[in-house]
Amino acid sequence: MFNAFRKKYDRTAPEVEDRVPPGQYLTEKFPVLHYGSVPSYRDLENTWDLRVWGEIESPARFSFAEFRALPTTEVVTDIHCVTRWSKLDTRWQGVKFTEFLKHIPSLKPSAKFILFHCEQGFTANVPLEIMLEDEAMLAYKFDGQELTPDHGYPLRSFVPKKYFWKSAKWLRGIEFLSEDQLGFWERYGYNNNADPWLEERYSD
Ligand SMILES: Nc1nc2c(c(=O)[nH]1)N[C@H]1C(S)=C(S)[C@@H](COP(=O)(O)O)O[C@H]1N2
Ligand SMILES: [Mo]
Repeated sequence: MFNAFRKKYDRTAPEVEDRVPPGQYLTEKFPVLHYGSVPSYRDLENTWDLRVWGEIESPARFSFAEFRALPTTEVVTDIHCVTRWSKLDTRWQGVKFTEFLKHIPSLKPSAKFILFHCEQGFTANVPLEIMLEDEAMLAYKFDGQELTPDHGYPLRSFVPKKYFWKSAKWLRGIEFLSEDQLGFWERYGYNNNADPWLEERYSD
């Protein structure tokens, strides 16, 4: 049998169907979605940094080299976009968020929420506890390769428990907050909790 076009996942198989949240279809492509244009970078060591501030003992800053020196991890998991595509077994590498926390000044007890700040003013918010889960990380490789520019090079947040808009591309800052603050899509009418399994797509 000629298998070139055979799908990797058979949606009728229960073990596959159980992994697809309500209202989603499977894709083996990797669609690109964002507002605005794709930033281009030269000389990351001198033009890029990652800043951390808010409910933390003191603000922190990582140069590109400093960030890349942090211990990395690999995660293989499923992602779900609110535009209804899901992609199974995606492989990401980066710094697990709980690992990242070991390398910044202590969080204040008041730190309960995170606002990711990206190039061009894009933001996305998540509760801190979501970033403490196993798969949540700051990702810079997909499928063993450096992220492509359209998928967020050189760094994005990776929050697979939520619809994929919370996985913020072109990440430049992490702000710890005592009160939740809505991000870009959340202010546009998308559901703040964004749980794909509860189909929390839009706010009411
Ligand atoms: N900086 C930034 N990150 C973003 C967005 C954006 O507009 N700007 N869009 C989000 C949305 S809606 C989705 S579905 C995912 C898409 O990620 P992908 O293009 O890698 O598939 O990125 C998210 N991260
Ligand atoms: Mo999205």
